[in-house]
Amino acid sequence: MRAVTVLTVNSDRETSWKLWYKQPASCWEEALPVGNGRIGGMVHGGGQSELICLNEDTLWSGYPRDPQNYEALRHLQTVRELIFSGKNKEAEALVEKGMLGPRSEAYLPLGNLRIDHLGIGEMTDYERELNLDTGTASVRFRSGGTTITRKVYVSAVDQILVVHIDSEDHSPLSITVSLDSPLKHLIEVTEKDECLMMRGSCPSHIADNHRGDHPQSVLYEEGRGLSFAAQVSVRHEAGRLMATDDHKLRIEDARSITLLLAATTDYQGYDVMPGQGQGASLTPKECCNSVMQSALALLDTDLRSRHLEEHRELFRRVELELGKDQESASLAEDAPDRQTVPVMDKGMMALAPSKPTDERLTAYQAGESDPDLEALYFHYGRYLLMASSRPGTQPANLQGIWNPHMQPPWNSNYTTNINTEMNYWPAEVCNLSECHEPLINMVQEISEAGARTARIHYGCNGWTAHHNVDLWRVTTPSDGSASWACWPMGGVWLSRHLWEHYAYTLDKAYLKETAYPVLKGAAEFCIDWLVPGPDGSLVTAPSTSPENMFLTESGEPCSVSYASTMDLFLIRELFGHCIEAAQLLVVDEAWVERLKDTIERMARPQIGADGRLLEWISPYAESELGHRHVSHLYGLYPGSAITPDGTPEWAEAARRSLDYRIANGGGHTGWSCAWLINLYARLRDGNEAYHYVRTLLSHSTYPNLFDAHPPFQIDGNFGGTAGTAEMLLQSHQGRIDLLPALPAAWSSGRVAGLKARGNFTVDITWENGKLSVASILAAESGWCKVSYGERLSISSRDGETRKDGERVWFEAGTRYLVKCGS
Ligand code: FUC
Repeated sequence: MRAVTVLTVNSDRETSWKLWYKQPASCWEEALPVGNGRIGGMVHGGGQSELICLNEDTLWSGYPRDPQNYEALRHLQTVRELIFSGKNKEAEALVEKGMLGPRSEAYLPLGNLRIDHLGIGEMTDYERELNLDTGTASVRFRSGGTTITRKVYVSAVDQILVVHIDSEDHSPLSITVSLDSPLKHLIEVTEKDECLMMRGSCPSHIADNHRGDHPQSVLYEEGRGLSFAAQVSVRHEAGRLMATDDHKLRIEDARSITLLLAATTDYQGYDVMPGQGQGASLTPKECCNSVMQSALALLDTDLRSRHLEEHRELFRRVELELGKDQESASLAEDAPDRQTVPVMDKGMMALAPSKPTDERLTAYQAGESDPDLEALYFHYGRYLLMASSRPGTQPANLQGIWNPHMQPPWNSNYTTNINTEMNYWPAEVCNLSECHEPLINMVQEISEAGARTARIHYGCNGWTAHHNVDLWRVTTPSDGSASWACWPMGGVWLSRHLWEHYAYTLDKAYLKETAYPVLKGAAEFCIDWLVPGPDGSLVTAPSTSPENMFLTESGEPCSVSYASTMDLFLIRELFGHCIEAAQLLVVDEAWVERLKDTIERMARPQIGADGRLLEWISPYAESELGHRHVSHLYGLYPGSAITPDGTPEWAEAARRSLDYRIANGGGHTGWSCAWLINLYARLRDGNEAYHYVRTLLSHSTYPNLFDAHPPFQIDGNFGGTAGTAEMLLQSHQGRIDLLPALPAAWSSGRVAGLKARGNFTVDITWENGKLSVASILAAESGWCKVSYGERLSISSRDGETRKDGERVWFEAGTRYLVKCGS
């Protein structure tokens, strides 16, 4: 047995999980993101002039309004008849003409914080970094015989963005500080309070930039739209502070300077008119003031340590090392039980890599191997989720919380036909279950709003949502092409996340109070939405397969048909989750029977003559053979209806479909590539999954490691992180699968702190492509099977394990060691 020292995670050592650069950002996509789920900053890291682009997660255009199309239902029956009689193009035209609604509103930038150093001469030794372990972006350079350091972080504890500027030996520092915004705003400077206040208002509507030709793309209307405020307060050691004529604060000859920034809007809820809600007694300015007073009551060191403690508690839950020297990487067999993951004493990720991140990325793109960069990308995804989605905040949108555009791509909204869900794929497996909460809350809200859409658009019970959701919880179909808009399955896919949160946490109270009512409502919609198709089986109609088109008999591209494969997988899965939940909660016995009966009567996905899983119920030719969406493979991932062991023919059909799609150019956007990693991981093809890890980093990654659709879209980051986890651990088949898709490129490595369904925490070490040892900690006692592809021995510290066939009894709180052999 090897002697290994295990340290606890509260050690204050620095890790090497850093992005670092030798030059300031030359554009937004090179800036470094900080955030606390609500306030976001993109730190450009200029030496003389710092620019931090600011965001606040409730800062959207729009206001609560009624988006329902009361005429939609008039056309539903006709559309169905057209589809069933083979007139798909006519059905599609009628959907587009009569059944759609408005576009979503847009997520907007708050503004910019600018810091200009005065009297700075030539700079040397410049460096900037983002330390994922401390959640801090820093800049360091030498000038005038001293080293100046700037640190930026956003505290989730104190709801404040902090910029701390220091110089070596307390050499005097002089700066000006200013705020500006592309939104309507005014700035007040109060010298006495050493503070800058920006107040402003948001547009009532932003035109979608899809065509970019709207003559009034930014619309302001009095009394319609959110108000916002941002306040900067200054704390300086020594020196003087004064207001300048151009609305800046000027600080001269200070020994150190701390800028605190609070920001908020008057958003009170998706259905509350801004400024008119019950809790609206405080204006955004007063809210900022109150947050600021609390922050100012704390010393800089207290603010910092409160932030670090909270941030690290989340970030340090998971460790991943790929391709490192594994001498010290074995799990300690004689380690004391611990709540948290072990951190190695030797070479904890060694030192920060000597090459800057952009140079490493360039070398990687040129074909160099850099498993540590792949691990950094994994950790970055976890960091980004922590920074863009925390309890009480809005969920991460298409850009997380970082957006500088007044007309952002796709409105930076919630796109639910893949993107929003992909954002949350890593949440549970990567041990950030609480970061899932904002999505769960949003789904609860859209289940309320979407009940009207189900009723008004389709005459159905339950609730529905379509492919675009915004801050105001729009659930209606957007206008535009039916290929994306005609998709009432948004609620069904999103409901999966409520089930998954239960599957990982086993929180029965949550299942009963929160998840089940939402799942049940989504299923009630589906029961009503399913109608007998041409052969009598129950089908969805109209139905699309996001956002692909097939060719009609006359060779025209068309999106509307019935019972697309994805609909069938989605609805079967939702009904399955409802049945399981109802049985666990001992409720709704008769309804469960109805669900079972409906599943039996539903149409089934089809395999084509060439062995491919079909995307639509008919063997249509696809109009875009390499389409970026692979919706028909939902059952393979994120769903679990298709598995190589359980349904080998279906897995083979899925694989053929996938290979064909890729052979024709599929996977070309960031998120699409990230989906491929997860799909191949589920097919247990580690090398193919790894190929797409490489592709994602090589073709779809900006210098700041943000995912490039292009443009920037954060889903690929999250999908990439989830895919890496999926290669190392799976738990969707009622068992724990260790290293199910380990690629040759990661021959040795170690992961710790991943979660498996059933509330297990799993650590795994492997060498030369083979499992060395795994350690499993159960939060709840229960039976579970562990699988690796070889016989395993599983033992607790005292050697005792109860077995029932292949299943082992896991006692809550006991750590079990798993090794090859009997
Ligand atoms: C879907 C995708 C696009 C893009 C957009 C936000 O419409 O098809 O590629 O990701 O969402």
